[in-house]
Amino acid sequence: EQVDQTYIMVKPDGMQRGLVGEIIFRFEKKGFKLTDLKLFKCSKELAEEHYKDLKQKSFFPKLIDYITSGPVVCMAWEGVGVVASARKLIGATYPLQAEPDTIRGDLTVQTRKNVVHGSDNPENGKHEIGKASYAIQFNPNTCNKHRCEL
Ligand code: DAT
Ligand code: MG
Repeated sequence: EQVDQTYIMVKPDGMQRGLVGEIIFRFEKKGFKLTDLKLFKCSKELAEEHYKDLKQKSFFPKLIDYITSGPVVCMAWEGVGVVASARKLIGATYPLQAEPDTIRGDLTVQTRKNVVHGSDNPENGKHEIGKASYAIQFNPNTCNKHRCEL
């Protein structure tokens, strides 16, 4: 069986709400292996590259503003079938349609602020992990400021 890698990113709302541990816990419990973890403030350029397939959508500018609005937690997870399985653990894109016991189903009601990103296929998994590893390291002072503003 094929061991894959997926890129999981706790989005700014998940970080602000203190859901990082909860999210990591769910992937660990399932049995996947955490192979990299970094705190970033995503640049506009990186955000636009990450979501380039959605460039034509009306919500694209707001999506980019949101994803660059605060720190994100970038993670690489490894395991058999991890890409599809992670998508199941995360749940549907629209949180009101996400099943209970999924991350989005349990933790959010807002589509834009849907807590977490997961790669949609194994090729994208590798690509997104590579991109994140080049991203600019996040300044922890900005992170603390952001959390205090809640
Ligand atoms: P997913 O994150 O489930 O892979 P996606 O790749 O289609 O979903 O979209 C990326 C993000 O864009 C999604 O997590 C939230 C936002 N988004 C998607 N559809 C949206 C919509 N109709 N209105 C507002 N934001 C949307
Ligand atoms: Mg997607």
